[in-house]
Amino acid sequence: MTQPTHASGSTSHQLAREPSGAPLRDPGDRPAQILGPDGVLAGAPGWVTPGLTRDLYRWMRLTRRLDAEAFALQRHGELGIWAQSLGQEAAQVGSVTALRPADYVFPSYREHAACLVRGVSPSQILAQWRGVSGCGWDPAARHLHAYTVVLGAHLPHATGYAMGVQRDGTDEVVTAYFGDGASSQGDANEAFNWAATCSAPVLFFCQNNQYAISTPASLQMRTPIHHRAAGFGLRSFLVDGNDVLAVHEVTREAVRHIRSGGGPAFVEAVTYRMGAHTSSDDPTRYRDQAESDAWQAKDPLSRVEKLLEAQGWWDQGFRTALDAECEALAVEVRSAVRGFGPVELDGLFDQVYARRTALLSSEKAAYADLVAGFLDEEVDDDGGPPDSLAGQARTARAFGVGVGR
Ligand SMILES: Cc1ncc(C[n+]2csc(CCOP(=O)(O)OP(=O)(O)O)c2C)c(N)n1
Repeated sequence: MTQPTHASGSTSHQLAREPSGAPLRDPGDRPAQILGPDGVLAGAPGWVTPGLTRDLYRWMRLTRRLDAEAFALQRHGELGIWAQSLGQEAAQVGSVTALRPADYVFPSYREHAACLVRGVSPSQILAQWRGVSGCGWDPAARHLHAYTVVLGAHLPHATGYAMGVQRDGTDEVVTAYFGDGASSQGDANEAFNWAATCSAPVLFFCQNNQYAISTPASLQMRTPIHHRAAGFGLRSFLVDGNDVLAVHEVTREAVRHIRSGGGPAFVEAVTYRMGAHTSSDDPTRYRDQAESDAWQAKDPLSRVEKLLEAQGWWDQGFRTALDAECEALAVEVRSAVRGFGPVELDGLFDQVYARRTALLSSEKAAYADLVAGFLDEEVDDDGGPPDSLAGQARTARAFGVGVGR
């Protein structure tokens, strides 16, 4: 991608020229922060209790373990692809725990913490990444929509859903997660405007993790995201996305505003994607080690560990029990993934409409022929057709979907 050229001297020019990886914001903008990277609390807000802090930490640890395990399984060929949440645990855990269980959530594709907190099991999360399901959980039961991979496509859905909630007369708050890159989509901007003009009870939660795959935020936009949101008429917040306590508090404030009828709100959580974009990406090709190291020092988990330690808010019993819980989660993830059956092609076409159309039937037949032709060419190490799950996964990966007929 070539560098854009700008007229010199303007504020937008200076913003657009911030070095890659720096949070794009006005120099005057300071993200809200309660817990610094050194583990020191700014003031001592009464609501920061040992129990809440341990609870938030527990969800972050479980999320990180799920992430590490799934990434390893992808490297073993058991998952086609995996999008890591590494580094974004505080932004996700802090926000989703500030919602009520009945508040409907629209995730994009790396909100694994939101799933865990909402009671979705690790195997239900991994079903989609394995390719055996379009969504492994019941969205209505969990008040959690399916992952959306098409950038920003779920934001008009969230806005429409919120307008339904508004008409139902309940006080639910609909929350949509998305990234800095998705905020540039037309869908996102239409959703912001529509939500604002209709006063829809929706919270747009943007995790600005600094990159849209390889494109840094400084090349994606000339105006900070939360300023843009304010321009649409959304109540706008900026928060340190690696500070789970600040995210929790800011989200509670945004939700209070929405629930009390104040209209939609927007949170920009400044964070960093510590891993690759997905397991298919190599971030060393577009970002410096020094930058990653600087963010490593702001790790969302270690600052909470320092706080828990300094305050004496955890003990050996808590740590041992949590280690065991993480270990059990890892075992569950491995056995669930290896226990998934073969990928079935049928579901892909059968879940588009309630009733199959003639066009879908012919597309399904054509697709089945295509995949069958590919299977004819594929051989296992023993020279025979692929009979292992790994062989089927290779095939599924090649086509992006299933191998059954
Ligand atoms: C409409 C659309 N265009 C392009 C893509 C390809 N794509 C997948 S992820 C991604 C970058 C997304 O960046 P961001 O919104 O910041 O979210 P992040 O992955 O960093 O969490 C792109 C361009 C897509 N999925 N959908």
